[in-house]
Amino acid sequence: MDLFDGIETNKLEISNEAFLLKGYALANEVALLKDLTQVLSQAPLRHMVTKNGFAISAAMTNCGALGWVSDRQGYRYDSKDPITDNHWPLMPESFQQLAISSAENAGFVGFQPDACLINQYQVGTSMGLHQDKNELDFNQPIVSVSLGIPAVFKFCGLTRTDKTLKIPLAHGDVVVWGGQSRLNFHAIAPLKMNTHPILGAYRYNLTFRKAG
Ligand code: MD3
Ligand code: FE
Repeated sequence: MDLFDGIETNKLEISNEAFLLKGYALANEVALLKDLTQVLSQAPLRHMVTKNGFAISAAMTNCGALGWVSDRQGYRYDSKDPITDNHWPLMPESFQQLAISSAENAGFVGFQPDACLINQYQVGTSMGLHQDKNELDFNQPIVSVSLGIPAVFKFCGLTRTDKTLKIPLAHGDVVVWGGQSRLNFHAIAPLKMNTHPILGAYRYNLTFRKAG
């Protein structure tokens, strides 16, 4: 356990090459929340649809050079927001620094994220079991930052039927997924009723990737 300015952080290896950095985002919480608000004002949260026309239950947006989009054509990364037709907002310095230092802390030196997907969950929202396979280089890690109300993350293996690890994720927690864990199936259980003093009854998850 480490203490920075009275903030407790702690690194746990939850699986091969997957590290939970408990509370790691709290040190720069104020800047992160200000920058999140700024990004959301430029690229509004929206419910994307899948290839089959079903609305994804988490509301989503992006910042950075590339953004993850889903529509009737399928999933892909795109440099523009299809709603505004503008480039996605720049990745704020606070986001970039957190992603890079988290990756480094978990042993991934030189991570240069070009995409940040922002997922917003309400009470009852979940995310089904899936793999992240839209990126070009699976040797690059993914960094995820949890903000707002807590969630239970379900971490499976390389097949859907592997044993599932349930990991509670709280405001300020960061997870770095690399190497062996990068293609594992994962999900978010339906969020339980709760409120966060600043973010209200929402959870925001930032996922940083080197997509292109
Ligand atoms: C493990 N998001 O956006 S982040 C996603 O909390 C996604 O919003 C969830 O899954 C969320 O694709 C989970 C944690 C995460 C992200 C990517 C991973 C875990 C991962 C890729 C491989 C293995
Ligand atoms: Fe995912």
